[in-house]
This record gives sequence, structure tokens and C-alpha cells, in this order.
Amino acid sequence: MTMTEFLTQHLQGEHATGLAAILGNVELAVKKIATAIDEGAIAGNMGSLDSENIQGEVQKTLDVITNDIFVEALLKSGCVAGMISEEVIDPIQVASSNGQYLLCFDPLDGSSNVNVNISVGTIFSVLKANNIKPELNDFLQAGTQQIVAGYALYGTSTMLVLTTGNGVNGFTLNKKTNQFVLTHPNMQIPQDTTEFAINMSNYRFWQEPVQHYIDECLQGTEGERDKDFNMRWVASMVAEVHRILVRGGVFMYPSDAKSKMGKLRLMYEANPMSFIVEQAGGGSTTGAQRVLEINPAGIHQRIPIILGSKNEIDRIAGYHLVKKRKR
Ligand code: AHM
Ligand code: MG
Repeated sequence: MTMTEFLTQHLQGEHATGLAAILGNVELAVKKIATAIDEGAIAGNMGSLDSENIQGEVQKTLDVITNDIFVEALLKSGCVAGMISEEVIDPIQVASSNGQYLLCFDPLDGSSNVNVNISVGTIFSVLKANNIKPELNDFLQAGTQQIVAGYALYGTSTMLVLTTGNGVNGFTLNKKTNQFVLTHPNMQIPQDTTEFAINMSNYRFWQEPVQHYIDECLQGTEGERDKDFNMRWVASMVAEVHRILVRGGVFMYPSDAKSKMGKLRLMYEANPMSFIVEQAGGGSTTGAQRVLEINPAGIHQRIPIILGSKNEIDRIAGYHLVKKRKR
């Protein structure tokens, strides 16, 4: 079944027409981005630019190319009133639009991987526009308000994984037909896991609950957990979340002494991924709070995030709670 056929069958209610248009254009954008990434150095798409984004990170050539592809495709949907992107400081207002939706996206997540030919992704989410000419405040909605969230993974295959609030489905790009095909219906994250993903080089900066959890994992059969754990770190959140959707695991970018609010951005990284993970039966927390319930203070706000297999997430949240009680 193609993604278009799937959406025709599954999108229902007041949002069906608008979301079909938006997702059709997301699909087009993702195909174009996949081609730009595939062509890489041949098309002169590699390397960095002189510019920086709002987070002060040097922009890669592909950061800008992929942002432009996404904006251009979504402008065509006619349903989007405004957009925010990791690569653009202010909200993008769609001047001539009667659009009823807002789009939040990171066009190229994990872009430090691009020049070394490792998987990257695109993350997006759709909110209802309460205003035809949306201002910054109109975007500041909690993650529970998301109507759709998804990511594209440019890995060994190109995939699009989506939730419309009714489970999670994964589609693989068939390059022969140029169509996304349903290959991963109703994705479910196993409740238990023995795999974790965290940037271990930050160990000395973490707070005690995270250190405690990782210490236990490292002790394996010789410690409290009485089982050995495995570790992965791709440095691409999309690749880590995809692995967790396929075989379980925990992904963490927690708050630490260097970056109190963590590294990842709430509105176009943490919220869409948390929506997808919860829809697949997993959990997502800052340690102290469910990510989806946070009221954003800014469109580029950062947030600590710990997500994945439900029983492990509950355990880590429990460690944070114990620490809070001791204070
Ligand atoms: P980016 O949006 O600038 O690519 O940064 C987000 C990425 C995530 O995909 C990944 O989990 C993290 O940054 C990697 O961080 P680190 O450089 O500490 O490994
Ligand atoms: Mg990013």
C-alpha cells in the first residue's frame, strides 16, 4: 500500500483534507531532500557555510538546501499559515494563505553527520493555527496539541514515519517507483530493553539520577540490574529514535552542568519525537515532567529529553523523583 493510499483510507474528520495536502507536500520535500543528500559531494552539497543559525551553530550547505526545499514544498500545500524551522530565526508567515495549520520542522537533524556519510533525518510536526496571520505566540503550544508528527530517516533506505494520533506507521521509499510504501505498520516500542544511547563524554556534567542510571547499566550482571546492557550513539536523534521504534531502547540528551536545558529543541525535535514515541507505547520525559505537557517559552527553546522503552523511562523518572524528595 502506498503512503497516499494509506492516508486516503486513514485520515478522517475535520483535518482530513488539510492534512492530506500537507503530508503530500512533506512527501515531495522528503524525496527531494533524499536526492540532495544522495548526490552529496557530486552536486557540491557538502561542507559548511560562513553563516550561523539561531543556536550559533555553523550552518552546513545541506542545512540551508534542505530548509529551502521544505519551505518551498509546504508553501505549495495552501494549508499552512506559518512555519518555524531550526534554521530560521523568526516564524515564517505565509502571506497569501488561508491556511489553518502551523508547521514546525528541523530540515536536517544530525547534520554533523553529513560530511562523514552517516544517517541524518528531517523532523516535523503540525499544529492548528489559531490565527491566519500567525505571530510568534501562536506557535507556543504544548506538544499535546500536535495533530501530526513525523520524521524522515535518510539511512540505508529512506523512510517516513508518521503519527496522526492513532498509532505509528512507517513507509519506505521505493526508488524504482518513487513512492513511499507501507513497510512498518503499527510500530510498537518494546516495554523493556537492554540498550541505551547517550553521549558518554558528558558523563561528568550529568546530574546524579542520570549518572546513577548509566552506572547501573554499565555494571550489568555485576550490579543491581543483573543483566548486561549495550550502548549506541549515532549522534542523529532520528536514527536513534528509529532504532528504538524498531527494537526498543532509551535515548537521552539530559540537562547537565554545561547546558542546563539540554541540547535538543522542544518544538521541532523533542515534541514531534515524544508524540511518536508515546503513540508507539513508549515514554518521554525531561526527568521531571512529561515532555508533551510543557508550555513552550520560545520557538527555539531547548529541553532535556529522555525517551524510549516505557519501563526504563519510568525507572529513570523515578530516580529524578527520589532526588527531588531528598532535597
Ligand atoms: P542538530 O539539530 O544541530 O543536528 O543537533 C541535534 C543532534 C541530534 O540529532 C543528536 O542526538 C545530537 O545533536 C548529537 O549531539 P552530540 O554532538 O553531543 O553527539
Ligand atoms: Mg537539528
